[in-house]
This record gives sequence, C-alpha cells and structure tokens, in this order.
Amino acid sequence: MHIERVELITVRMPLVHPFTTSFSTQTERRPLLVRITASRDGQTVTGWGECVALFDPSYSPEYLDGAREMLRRFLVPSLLEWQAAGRTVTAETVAAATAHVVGHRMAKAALEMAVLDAGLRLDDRRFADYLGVTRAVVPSGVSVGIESSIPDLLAQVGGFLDEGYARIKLKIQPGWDVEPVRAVREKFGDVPLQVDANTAYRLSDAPLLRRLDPFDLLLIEQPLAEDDLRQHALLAQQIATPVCLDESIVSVEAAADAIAMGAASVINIKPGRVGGYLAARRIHDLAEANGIAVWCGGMLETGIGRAANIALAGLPGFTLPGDVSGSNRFYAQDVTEPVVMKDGVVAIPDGPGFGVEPLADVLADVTIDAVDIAAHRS
Ligand code: OSB
Ligand code: MG
Repeated sequence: MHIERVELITVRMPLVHPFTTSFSTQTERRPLLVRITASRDGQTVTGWGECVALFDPSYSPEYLDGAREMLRRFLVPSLLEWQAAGRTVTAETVAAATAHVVGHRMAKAALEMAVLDAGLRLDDRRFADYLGVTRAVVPSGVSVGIESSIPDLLAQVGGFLDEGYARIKLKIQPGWDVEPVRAVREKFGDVPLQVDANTAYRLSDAPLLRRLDPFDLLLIEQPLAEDDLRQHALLAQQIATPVCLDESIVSVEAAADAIAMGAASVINIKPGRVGGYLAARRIHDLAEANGIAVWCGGMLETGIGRAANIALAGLPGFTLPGDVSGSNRFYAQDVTEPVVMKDGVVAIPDGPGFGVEPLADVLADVTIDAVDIAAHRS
C-alpha cells in the first residue's frame, strides 16, 4: 500500500463511573487514535488504530503525550522514509521499519494497527479471517475498580451480573483484598471470579495472598512488580491461586521467559502492551504450545480497540473470558457504534478490517487535538 497521510487524533471521553486501581483513579480517558489514508491500485481507504497508553505513566512507562510525540517525531517519519526508499508497507513490515526505536511498544502498536486495518480494507478482508478465527462471539468479562465501600462494590458487581457478564474481575490492593473477595463470594456464590493487583504486593505478602486460596479464584493478575519474574515464580509455589501476568509481559521474549521460569500459568494478552496484534498472536501461539491459558486484557479502549480485541479473543488459546466488555461499561457515548454485550458474549464485527469506524459527528465532538502528517509523493 502507499500511505498518503497519517493523522494523530486525541479524544476526550468521560467515564460513566470512576475507575480506581492500585495505581490511579481515572474519571476520563484520553485515547489517541491513528487514522491512516492509504491507497493501492487506484483504491483509497482509511485505516484506524488506537494507542492504549494512559494519560499518566502509571501503568507502563508510556503515556499519552509521549506516545503522540513518539509517533509524530520518530515512528511515522520512519515508516514514511521506509516507504520513500521503495520498501513494502504492510502491517508485517511496520515493526522492521521502526525497529531502530527502542521500546515505545504502545505507540508502535497503534501505528501497526492502523496499517493492518488499512491493508485488510484494501483486501476487503475481515481481521478475524486474517487471524483464522471461526467463532462469531466471545465471552465477555468485566473489570471492577476499587470502590469506597463493600456495599458500593456489591452494587457494582450485582449490576454487572444482572447484565449478564460471564466473569468478574476485582481490582485489589493491600487493605482491599480478602474482604471484598469474601463479600462477593458470600453474596453472589460461585460466579467466575478473579483479581488484579496491578503490582501492589511484595513477595513477603505471600501469607496474606494465601488467604485468597479458599475462594477458588480463576487467577490473581500481576501481584508483584513488573520486572520481577523470578519472584512471581517463587510466589506461584506458595499460593494455590493461579498466577497470571499482565504488566510483566511486554514482548514475546518476556512471555517465553515467564513460561520457562514458571512465573505464570496464565497470561493476559494486551496487544498494545506487547507492540501490536502480530506480537499478540505470537504470544498466543507460544502459550498454546506450552499449555498456558491466555485471555484478552483491556485498556478502556474505544470501539476501535475493542473491536480488534474481540476478534483476537476468538483465537482458540483464549480459553478464559477477556476484559472485552460492552462500550457502556465505560462510556455513555463511544466514538463508534457501541459494542454490545448480550447474554455474556460480545460479537466479532462483520465488516472489512476491524469492521468499525468512528462516527464523524461524535469524533468531531470529542476531539481535543489533531496532528496531520502528509507523505511526500514519490
Ligand atoms: O490492569 O488490566 C489492567 C485498565 C487500565 C490499565 C490496566 C488495566 C485496566 C483494566 C481495565 O483492568 C480493563 C478493561 O478495559 O476492561
Ligand atoms: Mg491487569
């Protein structure tokens, strides 16, 4: 394909309810969308990507303004230079075209994602078909933040269970762990339940974390620090709850190390965190070959990222429900037609590419910044 133009569109979206984790309280999200105009054989299409970096560098080193600057100053120019040198531009070549930039995987993932969507649209092909996914729907789980009281938490969880969500994930931190889990088990019984600590504990907390053993949780996500695979392996030997990694899995290599060390028996795959959907697919394949379950994580995506995640979650190794909830779990108004959760599942979109695009009037309303980069005609 020939890239004509790349736009970096920052949008502002209020959350329907504050989302508190061990690292922050969010009341709004500012996703960065990447719009690519690309052509081939006289046909011109628009491809969309979404950068999952949060506003602050609190979940990962990347953050909104840094990712936008990285794309504007380094990644997009590198891809355009690659193109000007006569090299092929496809989703499969974006990583090579930007390989001289160290790190910044979320920014790279957003660019690769937009190229992937554009390329699939030029081929009139669905992302799910590209992946070889044959399922039409995937189970939908929901991530529930830290609330100010147990009754508030039970009201939230009760609402999501009434809606039909297939699995509940509770955010935990020291002081908000055994009691909320016990309260949810006592009130709602044997529902599929897991917890996410976002690195809030230390290995010396193993005796405390062992108190979660009797609650038969599906998993505990990222209890310890991002860069401490070895201590996760030690913790896994001291608790019965399966250990799942999120923050630690920044690449295919990190996934291979974690599996080899016994640091994780489950992996949360977030395409943005690992550098894109192609790396995400490779981690899925690696995990499947090693008998490690995976599920699709979320980063409060708009309908764009949500649509792509839902297709990815259709791969056979995704044996646990993902954080792929309906748009209304976070947003009163999504930028796309809303993703709808019904009967515990969300449907893989039908159109070419990721099958969704922003609604022009909504996009205009929520856009707070736009950077426009034109390619030189060769
Ligand atoms: O740890 O999975 C996480 C949101 C932002 C940053 C990190 C995480 C999360 C979530 C929300 O848990 C998942 C979602 O988008 O539904
Ligand atoms: Mg997590």
